[in-house]
Amino acid sequence: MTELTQQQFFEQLSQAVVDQDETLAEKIATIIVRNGLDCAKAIETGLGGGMAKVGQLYETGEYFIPDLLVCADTVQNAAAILRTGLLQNPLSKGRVVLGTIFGDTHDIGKNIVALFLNSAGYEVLDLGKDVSAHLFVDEAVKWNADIIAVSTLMTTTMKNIKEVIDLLVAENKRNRFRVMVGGKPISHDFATKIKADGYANNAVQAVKLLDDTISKLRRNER
Ligand code: B12
Repeated sequence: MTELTQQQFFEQLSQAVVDQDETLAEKIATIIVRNGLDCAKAIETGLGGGMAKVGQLYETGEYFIPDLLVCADTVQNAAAILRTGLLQNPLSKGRVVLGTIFGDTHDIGKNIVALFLNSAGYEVLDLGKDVSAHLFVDEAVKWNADIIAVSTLMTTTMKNIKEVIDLLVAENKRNRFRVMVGGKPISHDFATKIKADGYANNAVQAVKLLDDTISKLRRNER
């Protein structure tokens, strides 16, 4: 197995997610870490890519909810192993409060974003899923966060994100935090419409977005 190229490992990892083979996914993740391969890419293309294929199978009626649950477990367990191989940056670039908005329990993409931000040097307070607007705001204040990052996977819960922004405005705290949004149904237009500060459609772009935002913030603070 060690004779495979990095790309082949990622493809096998992706296939293990689709095949719901938790044991194989964990085995491949361990090999990737032990061989010093690119764990960030393994998460994004192997696990994220696998889950994207699973989504298509669900949408074409080949997979059902129980399949999705096993695939989700496969992703989370393999991600926990790959996480140990991500570079840790001891200096904090900034503090991010992250969660999935209330009404929504999807957390795979949000967890991947958390891993990427963490390995890029951000301190991340992950509030989990089904998070109320109040909890986002209260924790961001308590923790003196720079960014509030909100995820949702459902069109039906997109509107709930606006409640976080409305609450910040109502409590006169809108200028204290930058609000970033993401998740499959979210778009730039939607982000602009609800007056969020930024949007990214994957974890790599999320890091870029935060890097740009934080450097602008720091420049203005000087
Ligand atoms: C896996 C899955 C589940 C799993 C979730 C497991 C888990 N722990 O998350 C389970 C089986 C539990 C589930 C349940 C449900 N699901 Co579901 N699920 C999916 C599925 C197939 C894949 C989602 C996924 O994990 N994608 C992979 C990840 C890696 O991608 P991602 O989340 O988009 O994240 C990336 C980017 O978006 C971005 N990103 C994500 N968050 C953020 C945040 C920020 C700030 C930024 C910058 C970027 C960012 O970066 C991520 C990494 O690159 C999708 C279909 C699909 N094709 O998306 C349906 C889907 C989202 N589910 C759907 C539905 C309807 C449900 C249920 C209501 C089903 C039911 N009848 O019970 C329930 C939800 C109940 C609830 N109230 O929450 C619908 C939503 C439809 C809609 N209204 O929009 C979808 C679209 C399927 C469909 N076509 O019908 N689901």
